[in-house]
Amino acid sequence: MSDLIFHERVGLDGRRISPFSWRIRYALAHKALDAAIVPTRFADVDRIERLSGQRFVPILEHDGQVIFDSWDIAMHLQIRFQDRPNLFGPPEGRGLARLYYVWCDMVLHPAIRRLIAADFLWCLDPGDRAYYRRTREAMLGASLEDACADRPRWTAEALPHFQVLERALRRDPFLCGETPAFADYLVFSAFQWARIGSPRDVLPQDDLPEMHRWRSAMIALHDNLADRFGGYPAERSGPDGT
Ligand SMILES: N[C@@H](CCC(=O)N[C@@H](CS)C(=O)NCC(=O)O)C(=O)O
Repeated sequence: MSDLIFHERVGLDGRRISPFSWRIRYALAHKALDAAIVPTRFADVDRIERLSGQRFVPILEHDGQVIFDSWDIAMHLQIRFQDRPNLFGPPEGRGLARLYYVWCDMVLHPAIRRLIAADFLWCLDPGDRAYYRRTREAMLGASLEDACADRPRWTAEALPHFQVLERALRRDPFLCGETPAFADYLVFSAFQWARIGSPRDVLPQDDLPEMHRWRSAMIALHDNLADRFGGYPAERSGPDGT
């Protein structure tokens, strides 16, 4: 039995639906660490709150410590497992990864949410859909369907962010250089969220060859980790929270 316990967000039929949890899955694989998984639905919030005093996952338990926030979990793994592959690369890599962490929260996730939020509902356990609809509609200021309706607009708004990554990837195979590390996991997890959360690709087919190459390479990492769980098609049946 592992002494690491990973509370991971799950959706319909065991789908792994959270970009925040994916980055920790990749971080654990990077360090070749096994963790006991505790699948966690939105409906499990009371358990999460009792455990950690807050409402979000991922959460890692290790040696009696309860660590939450994906950044703090990554830091914990790096500090406690220093003899294993470095998650941040050279010392300055940690500061650079932190910029990606903030950029994902403030720029990349909001851009992708506009492209997937209405489809994503159907990847959730039916019992979590009303909660998701209520909280995300409050966040977006509109129904999920209205918030995502103007796809050409949201694609055009996301494109400059994707182009930043495209240009960075022209020089190196990964965002972190020759080999992937936590900044790659942070950014890829957003695209993994989109892969699992919508049948429509958020990356335009043309003009982003490096992004397509990098995303395929990231999917293949750690024994095709990204393909280990289901995604679309998701059955559009059951309570939808309306
Ligand atoms: N800053 C946190 C954010 C974690 C986060 O937003 N997790 C989502 C995953 S679905 C969550 O638990 N949301 C709970 C909710 O919306 O009530 C981190 O990096 O771990």
